[in-house]
Formats: sequence, C-alpha cells, structure tokens
Amino acid sequence: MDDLNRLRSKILDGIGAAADEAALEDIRVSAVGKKGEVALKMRELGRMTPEERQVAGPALNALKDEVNSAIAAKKAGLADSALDERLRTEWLDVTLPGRPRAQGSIHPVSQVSEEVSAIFADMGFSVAEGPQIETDFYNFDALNIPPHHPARQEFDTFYMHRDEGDDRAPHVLRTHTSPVQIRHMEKHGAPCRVIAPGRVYRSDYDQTHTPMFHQVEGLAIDKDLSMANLKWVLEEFFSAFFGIEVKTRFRASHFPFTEPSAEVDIQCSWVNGQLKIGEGDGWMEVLGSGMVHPKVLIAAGVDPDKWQGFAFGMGIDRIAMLKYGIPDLRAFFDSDLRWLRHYGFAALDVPTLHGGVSG
Ligand code: 2NM
Repeated sequence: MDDLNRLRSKILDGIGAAADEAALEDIRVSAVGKKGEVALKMRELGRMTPEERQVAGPALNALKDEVNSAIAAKKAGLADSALDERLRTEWLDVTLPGRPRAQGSIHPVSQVSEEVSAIFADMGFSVAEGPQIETDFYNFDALNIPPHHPARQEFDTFYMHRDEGDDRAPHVLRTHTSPVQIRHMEKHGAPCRVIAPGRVYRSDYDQTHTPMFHQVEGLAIDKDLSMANLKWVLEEFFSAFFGIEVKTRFRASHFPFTEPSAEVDIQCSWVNGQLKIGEGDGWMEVLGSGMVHPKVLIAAGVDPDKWQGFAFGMGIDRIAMLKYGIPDLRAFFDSDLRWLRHYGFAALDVPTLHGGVSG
C-alpha cells in the first residue's frame, strides 16, 4: 500500500507541475496509458491472493480514476491560464486615435475651375469638355485662322508627329478650348450658353508662361445678344469670383474669331505692394472677348443671319494666382508637396457662388 501511495503522490505531483498540455500528455501515457505504471501494477494482481486482490484491485481502479480526473482538471486549468495570458497580451485600446493617413489636397487650379463653373452654371451656362489633341480644322480653320495665317505662328503650337505618307489631318495639342465650343455648336446648334474649361498647350516657357496651362472659354449664342450682355455677364462673374463688386474696362483689340474684339481689364489697386481687386483706379488685363465672327458660326453650322453671340477666354491659372495670392506660375506644375499643402484646399472646402470656402 505504501508503494501505491508513493506512486499516487509522484503522479499527482507531476500533474500539478505540468507546464503545458504536452507535458500533461506525457504524464498521462506513462501513468495510465496501456503500458503505464498503473497498468503494470494491474498485471501484478494475477500473482496476488484473492484477499490481497480484493484490496489492491479497487485501489488501483480508484487511482486510475483519480489520475484521469486530475489530468482533466489540470487540462482545464491550463486552457484557462492560456486564455488569461492571451487576454493579458492581446488587448486592444479601442479608445486610441486612428493612425494618421497621408492626405492629399485640392489643387488651386481644380478649386478655381469648380468655382468658375459654379458661377457660370448659376447664370445658365453648361460645362462642355473635348479632346486635348485636336485636328488643325477645329483648332484653327473653324476659328477663322486659315493655313498660313500669321495667327497660327502666334500660338506656338505643338504639332503631333506624322509619318511620311500619313494622309490623316494634321493634329495638334489644342492651343485654346475654342474647339470645344465649335464641337458644341455643331452638335447642339443655337441658341446656346456654354463654358469650356480645361488644359491647353503652347510651346512657351518663362516666368509667366508654362507649356501647359488652363483656360476657360465662354460662349453665348442667341437672337439678339450684344457686347452689353457680355459686359454684364463678365462683371457679374468677376464680382462673384472675387466676392466684391468689380468693374471692367473694355479696350478694342483683335482676334480672328471675334468681330468686334475687346481685351477686358478688371479694376484694381496696389496698396503697400499688395494687389487689391475691385477697388482703386488701376486696371489689370484678365480676358479676351468679342462677338463671335460670322465665319466661325458658319464653320460650326450656325446661320449668322439668324444668330449672333459673344465669346470670351481667360486663364484659370492667372485668376487663381490673383484670388489666392500665389506669386509664381511655374510652381503650379512642380508637384512640390510643401507648395501643395500650403496652397491646396481641403476636400470639403466646396466652392460656393461667392467663391472661397463654405461654412
Ligand atoms: C478668346 C477671346 C475671344 C472664343 C471664341 C470662341 C468660339 F469658339 F466660340 F468662337 N470661343 N472662345 C474667344 C474669343 C476666346 O480668348 C482669349
């Protein structure tokens, strides 16, 4: 019996000390497995007297049961502490702020394009777009700039490469968005009110010129539109855009696609080296305009005996610089992150009719 008690203590101590399930399984096999210590003791029963067997048999069975329940209890304990350990190490503080994510900003050109579109939309203009690679017909001929006309040189046009023997029409990077207006008139006819914002290209690069820049052109065709309507529309636009009543000054000019033509200045002043739009007695040129030339209407399939109207064009980059005090044009297209963060707009600074930022 002492023998059995020693075995019992040894096994139970082992179970108590088992550090993990693998150690516990080793103990189970060596203690109550088929060839384990308890099984060996069972084999000794055969050599015992019936009296001895009556005591030893139940004692061995009881030991086997006790060991099995001790193992089961220890197993549950190990699982509990494993769970406790996971709960202790795998916790997550859901109150922590989120990880910062890189955020882009809206480029001033995009912001101003949206502002301009919103203002003209409010005056009944729709927004049209078109290809940036155009045929020379849409970029020049339809605008009353025939081949060999000196105006073609003034535009510093980028011509697309053409293989010898390629008999397709010459293609250019559009030098203005007027081709969009021609296509619009061709497709929808008159009357119409439309603006065409977008990228344009001229081979020119210095302090105030980049080979790609942005333009918005406007076009209104109806029965009896005049320069007076043009002046009202432009003053309405600039006043909304700069958020202050802005006067305009028209100076006679010349464009092949308009007759008469006018360059348009807006009222401004210089105070202590700072430019102020809409006050003072200075003037700044911002726009070209005029009454659409009858030849342009004809080229676009509109009858000039029935219809007439005005058109204008201005640089988006230019008016963005004026409105937001951005000094250098070339920085617009450098993709410098510090510049973009400084002059960029938050995605939720939705343009409003009075310009700037909502809220
Ligand atoms: C300007 C100046 C004057 C203009 C003309 C047209 C079209 F296609 F309707 F004939 N769109 N834009 C125009 C007129 C553009 O930019 C300085």
